[in-house]
Amino acid sequence: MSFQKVHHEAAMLEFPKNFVWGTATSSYQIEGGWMEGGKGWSIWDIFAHTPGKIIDGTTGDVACDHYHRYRDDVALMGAMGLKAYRFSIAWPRILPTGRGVANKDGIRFYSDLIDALLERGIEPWITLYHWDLPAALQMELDGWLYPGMADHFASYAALCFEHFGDRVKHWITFNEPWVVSILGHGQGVFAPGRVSHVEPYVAAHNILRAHGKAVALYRDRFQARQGGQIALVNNCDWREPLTDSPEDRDAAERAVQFFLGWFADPLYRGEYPEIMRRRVGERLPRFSPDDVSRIRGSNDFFGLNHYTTMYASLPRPGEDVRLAARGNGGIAEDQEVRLSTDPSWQKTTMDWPIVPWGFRKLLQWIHERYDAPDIIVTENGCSLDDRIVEGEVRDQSRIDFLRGYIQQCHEAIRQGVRVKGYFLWSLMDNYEWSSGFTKRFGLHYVDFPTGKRVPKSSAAWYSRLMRTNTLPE
Ligand code: PNW
Repeated sequence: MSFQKVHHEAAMLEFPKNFVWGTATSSYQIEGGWMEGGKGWSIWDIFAHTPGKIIDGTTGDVACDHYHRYRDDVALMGAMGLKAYRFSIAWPRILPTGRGVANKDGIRFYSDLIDALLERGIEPWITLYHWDLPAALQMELDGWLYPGMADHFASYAALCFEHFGDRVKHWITFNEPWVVSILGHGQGVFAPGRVSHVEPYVAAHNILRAHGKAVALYRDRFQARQGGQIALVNNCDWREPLTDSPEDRDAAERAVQFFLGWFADPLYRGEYPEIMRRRVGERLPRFSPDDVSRIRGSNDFFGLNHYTTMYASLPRPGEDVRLAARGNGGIAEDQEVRLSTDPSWQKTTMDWPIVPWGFRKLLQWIHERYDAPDIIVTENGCSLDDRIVEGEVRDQSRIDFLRGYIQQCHEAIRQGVRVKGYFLWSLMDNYEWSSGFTKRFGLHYVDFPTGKRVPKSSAAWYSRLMRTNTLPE
């Protein structure tokens, strides 16, 4: 199998100079301090406190207690030799009700965090929206279903540019609008918990519009002076045709367009994919010319979160595809795609198949469809059944996972794909949304009862990779 050959030859691979190596986290998943420092409630505070929504019944009230331990956490990052750290700002810490006057304590918390990072030579990469919407905006306005949200988001973003933009040179407007739309407004498994076949397209549309407004504002008022970059981050799995038949190839292509093209086509081409317009029909909103002028060309880099791969095929006649595409599939009826896995693939504890070559194929797909943009891998990683044994966490399987995926990233670069950075999800174990604390994605083990951090074997491995810029054996 040719994959094995790539796998073998890829040992000891050097990365391009100035390649950005980092780790990523998000506010709700690590901070805790949910009612401190004047913070308002977010839709995740409410969702997590709703009985039945989180598999282990936990909340992010305390999470990793990063709100109180951020200095220690920055020290951990320094010890690893981290070059860059991607984290998110909790909008309700800055604006408790989503609008109005900035909350000084919230500003101070992030300002101090940014300073602590810079003191250690770690570049902050900030996500403005990683799903913790101020609850007031959901209750009063229906959140992302309301078109006027675009202006509220832009005002919030402006506050962040004003207060932090002197020191922050990489901004991410939104993390994974696909997840907000499908899991939050389609399946209802994430906040705000809506279940609909219409709302995902509306929420997605307003998020893209909000991104456009925030970028336009950044470019008008801040970018020249502050000299930063701004982009949106999308998540996408790879879809490999199950067979060589034209039907299955079309199904796989359609699946990627419904997953990633949905958001990336407007950013790079100014409209939704043709296949989506045709299949979704009237439920797919249309952009106004003003929206298009702001959204098209608004991504300074292509932010990509990638975790897994599945086979795609045309459903068999009469087959109900709804179940086949649950979870990572999007709205199956709209796509007419059947998803499946190979029983030989190993899986993470999220049940996500480990298929490193799918990563390379997705990177190539992006390179071709969007005219060779600079790509930053803003998340990649795995959850495993990590345990402390005699004070150590030996996560050889995570090292194997990372080696496989990072090798494929290197191979894509060798073939001309412009990958400029890689952020590992995550710095430490944290609150995995509706999975609560049952999934461990971290380079550092977190003992949640005490909050103690223990570096896993993978932390030393990744640290060496960052220091040498070379993939170790
Ligand atoms: C991403 N899916 O979430 C998020 O950016 C992180 O906050 C999260 O912890 C990480 O990946 C691991 O889950 C996703 O169902 C959640 O396809 C769900 C999906 C994808 C990404």
